[in-house]
Amino acid sequence: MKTEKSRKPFVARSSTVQDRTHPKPSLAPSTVKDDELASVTTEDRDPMATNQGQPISTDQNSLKAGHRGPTLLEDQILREKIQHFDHERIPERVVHARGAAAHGFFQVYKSLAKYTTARVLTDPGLKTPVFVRFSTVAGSRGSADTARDVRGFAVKMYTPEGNWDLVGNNIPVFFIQDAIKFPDLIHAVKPEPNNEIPQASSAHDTFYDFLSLTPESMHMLMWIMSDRAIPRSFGMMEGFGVHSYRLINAKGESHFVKFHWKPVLGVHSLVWDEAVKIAGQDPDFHRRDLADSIDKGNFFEWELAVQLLPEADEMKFDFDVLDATKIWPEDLVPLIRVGKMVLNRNPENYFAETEQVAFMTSNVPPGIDFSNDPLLQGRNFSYNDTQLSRLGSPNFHEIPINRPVCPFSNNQRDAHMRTTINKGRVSYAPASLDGHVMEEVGPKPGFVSYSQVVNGPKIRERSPSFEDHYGQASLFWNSQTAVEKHHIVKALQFELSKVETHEVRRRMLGHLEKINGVLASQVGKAIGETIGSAAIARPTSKGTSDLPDELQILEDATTPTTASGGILKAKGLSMEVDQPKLAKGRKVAIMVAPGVSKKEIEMLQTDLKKEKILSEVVAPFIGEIPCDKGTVLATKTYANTSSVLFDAVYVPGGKASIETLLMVPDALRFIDEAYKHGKAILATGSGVELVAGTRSGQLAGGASAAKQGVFLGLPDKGIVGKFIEAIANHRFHNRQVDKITA
Ligand code: HDE
Repeated sequence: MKTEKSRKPFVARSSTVQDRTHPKPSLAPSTVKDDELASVTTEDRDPMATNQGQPISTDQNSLKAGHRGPTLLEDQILREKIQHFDHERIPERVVHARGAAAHGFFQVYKSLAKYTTARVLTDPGLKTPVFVRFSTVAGSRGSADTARDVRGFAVKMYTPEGNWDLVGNNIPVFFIQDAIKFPDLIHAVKPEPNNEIPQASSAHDTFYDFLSLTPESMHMLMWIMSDRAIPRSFGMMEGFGVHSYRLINAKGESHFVKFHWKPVLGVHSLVWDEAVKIAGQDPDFHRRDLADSIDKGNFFEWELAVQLLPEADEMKFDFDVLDATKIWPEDLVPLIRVGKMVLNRNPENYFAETEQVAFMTSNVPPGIDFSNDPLLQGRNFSYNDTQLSRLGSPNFHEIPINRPVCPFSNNQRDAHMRTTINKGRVSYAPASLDGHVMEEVGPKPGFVSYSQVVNGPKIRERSPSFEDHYGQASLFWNSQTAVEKHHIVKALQFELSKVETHEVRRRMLGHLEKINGVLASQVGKAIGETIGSAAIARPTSKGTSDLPDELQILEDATTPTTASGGILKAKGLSMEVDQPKLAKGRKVAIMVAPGVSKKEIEMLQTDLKKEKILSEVVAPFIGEIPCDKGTVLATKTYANTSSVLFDAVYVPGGKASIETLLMVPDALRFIDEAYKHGKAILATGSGVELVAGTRSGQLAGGASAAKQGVFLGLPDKGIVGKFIEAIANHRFHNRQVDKITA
């Protein structure tokens, strides 16, 4: 049989309805000529046909009665095309609408057979294909990537025993303890229903009204006010399963488990001023970074880590392991790194893959099971249900991106858009008639739930063990560095100052005070409120760090904690302590103008390439820029880029280049802004004069420059090496950024 591809194009006969009064127009052709498509090989050309296979003679003109006559309803080709278009959107996800995804694989390091029977976790020889979708929660499909928000981190693993969907976030806890509160939470954070404002932002009255009446959200509030909620890259975020799940071994024994994804690049974030500017400069910042990185071979990698707790230890802590608003501090239950996930292939079609992928927390292979976390239990219902309305049919599992890779069959049939042709007359069980009879597989290899004894009165109550809402919020606060605390304060000042209802702002401050007095009083300053413990907010004795005085007050603030296993600070909560620091995948702006030294550019680029660091040339105009020898291609100019889209700045020498740049205010601002955001700056040769001509050059002059990540000197290997180290360091906070107006 001939495939669609191999069919010869159909050429329609000329119409019998002629407009005799007007000659054929001979001016602009309505379609490009064939020779202009010469680069497209014959094999790539698909003969055009309607969805019913009817060959299309021309796709450029609808059927009309004469050249200037009315369009004919008879035109089935036009009707089909327009009608398909009219219906080509599906409802966006009710939450997590904006997302980007990639394919890859997961492989376990060593068998975890002691804990689970799941092949994905017990067979080190198995490379399980995965599809991972990252998302923001509150914004619509067209919102900006860098909004302050939780990021979804949903992993679909196509295991030999069915799909395993670990539908997590980049924050290890959640706002609420019981699924019944989810619609309220989402209604509160989404744009307000009377005017659909604000888009993709939690900084408004309804959100804080709800939150101020929901103390269980306080721990999560601390996380989303931290820079975790504005990641630098999807590849620099942690992922968390959030809930306690269970691993079940061959003997039927259960361990509670928390799943973590640890990024090989470390956890790193934007700063708020950058996030706001990027939202305008490049709203696709994160999805572009993901796609570009994979295209360039800078694959994103995470290690899977687990925390394991024997069933017998369920009641061991002063928090409940079933409570999704609590972490298990790593200090109490260690993290074990068990495998690696690599994302190495971009989707080919956004709609078919990223939009149509359907994650469900209920998708777990045998050997992984659910805990009684009431949030997880509710989710297990919600995800299947939402796909029915979003994808429009219970057959969404037949969409290629959702299909398990293992064979599967059952007696379900029919419904909208069914593509499987089930054979025979038996679609029920038990059955004795001919046809294809499904057989149950039994407990091995079938999925069996952990045989927990469940016995209790029917009650609609929260467990008393879920009661503490502040202990772990304090634990998080205590575990942050002074700079991180400062950013949390700033974030809360931004959010609460946007809340118009005084009572709501007061209620929120009351909660903050229970978390930490310094936090509450600092936030209070921006919203004109003095609260009980304002006295704490006095400068303390000068600490040992080189941070500005106003940050030192945040350094020594601690409060006693409850529900935190009796510890004051926990490992792994700060993004600045013990993070891997790699320069791979970072992006350097090379600032040039005509007359720039080509040798200095090439010297840097050679070393950057070795470390897989990207660079782009920024000049007063795009195109070939004359150098002292030859030219260099500038792809960016001040009209189409800004320092916020880069991780570091390099100014090579070249007298004429620097003389020009000194006269370009955008160039000076570019450097000042990079300095303000704590980024590494390198200038060599006469490039040093440009940096010296900026406000940041004055602030970072002299001996302290290198300590501040600003390198000024002759072009040599030594200085480039230090610059690359500084890029890996991510940011320098020891700068007087409040003196920069950029
Ligand atoms: Fe979701 N969530 N969620 N959620 N969630 C959805 O499912 C829901 C929760 C998360 O990239 C929806 O297919 C309820 C926690 C991610 O496609 C919906 C509750 C966590 C994604 C839904 C929660 C998440 C979703 C919307 C409280 C972190 C995007 C579209 C019981 C562990 C997945 C969809 C993707 C999506 C319901 C709470 C993460 C409506 C009822 C906790 C990453 O089914």
